[in-house]
Amino acid sequence: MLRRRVWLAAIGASMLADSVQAAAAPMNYFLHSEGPISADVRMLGWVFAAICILVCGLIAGLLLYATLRVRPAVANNPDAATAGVMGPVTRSGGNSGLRAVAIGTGISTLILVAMTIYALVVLERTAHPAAPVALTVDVTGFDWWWRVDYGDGDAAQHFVTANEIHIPVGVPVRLRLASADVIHAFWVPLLAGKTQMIPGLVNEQWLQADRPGVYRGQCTQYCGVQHAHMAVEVVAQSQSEFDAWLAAQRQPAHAVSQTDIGAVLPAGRKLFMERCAGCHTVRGTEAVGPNGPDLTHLNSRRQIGAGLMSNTPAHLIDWITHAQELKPGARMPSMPLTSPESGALSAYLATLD
Ligand code: HEC
Ligand SMILES: [Cu+2]
Repeated sequence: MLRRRVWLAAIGASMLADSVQAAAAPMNYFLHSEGPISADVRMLGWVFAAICILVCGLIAGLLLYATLRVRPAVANNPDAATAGVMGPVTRSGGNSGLRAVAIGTGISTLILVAMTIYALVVLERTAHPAAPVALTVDVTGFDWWWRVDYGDGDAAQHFVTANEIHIPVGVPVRLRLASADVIHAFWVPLLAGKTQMIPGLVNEQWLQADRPGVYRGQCTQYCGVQHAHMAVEVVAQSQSEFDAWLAAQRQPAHAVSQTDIGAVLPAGRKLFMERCAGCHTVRGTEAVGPNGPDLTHLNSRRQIGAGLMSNTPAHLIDWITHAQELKPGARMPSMPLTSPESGALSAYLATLD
């Protein structure tokens, strides 16, 4: 029991260190933008916010004025006071009350129509990229991770990865967004707005990063217990770096000799094929499981568990043996391993670069 607490505390501390690191790239980035769509949308947000604050302030001011105003007609004439709120208005003769309602309605209508037109203009401007789309990527939401397919339907170019989307910088990229189970929503605030991922539908979004960098995203449609741990990263790279990444990802995993009986590496491979291959795919091997992230180039990724932890050998073994404590409810069971087994599995996983 004590050992377990110590272990959890250690994991907690290392996750805290991770989240301190993550604080350098927080989700409050919706107030900033690094791409053309988010710039337009952010401006729209600020203008709407300013109008709403102005209108609120104006109404509060009028209300205050009306409340504090000395009303001699009511004060001097008890009949009018008992006649209720409309008393003074009718007493003053004309229909100034009605006129005030008309003016107020007119102004509100004008403001709302103007806001609608502005919103429609921004919607139209951000609906299609100015330049031709340079790349199409398919992203599928799962409880609680993201499958990412490259190749745009071309079988020869096709490969699958997870939780990390690489794009070339400065060009529009089209994302086709689908769901494998429930409704999710894809949102990378620095780059573009939110788009829902609905079972049976394919929604599209395009985004563009103006500068190289890592842009964090998050599922924004509540999709079950681990919704909060369903993060994604968009890695924007120069065209040459991106091409190198593509070429590396297209490769199958390194071959590991299966005949070298008694050696650590083949033992790790065997363990993987027996216990993990039902859910995970490693291209170039007999592991073709469709239920979890593709692990062919696991070590090329920055994080594991959809943004849960940084991808280090120690975190990998922690994750594999304690998935249900680190991400309760995740669709991967905790897989208890003896220490020789975890050594062998680590050795095998290290080949997935
Ligand atoms: C019942 C299916 C299942 C089995 C068996 C399984 N996994 Fe998983 N695995 C998953 C799912 C689902 C996820 C995604 C969990 C999440 O992030 O919510 C996952 C995530 C992972 C990840 C993190 C990948 C990433 O990029 O985030 C690693 C590494 C991993 N599994 C390794 C293994 C290993 C090694 C084994 C065998 C010892 C194994 N898994 C057995 C379903 C499974
Ligand atoms: Cu979600």
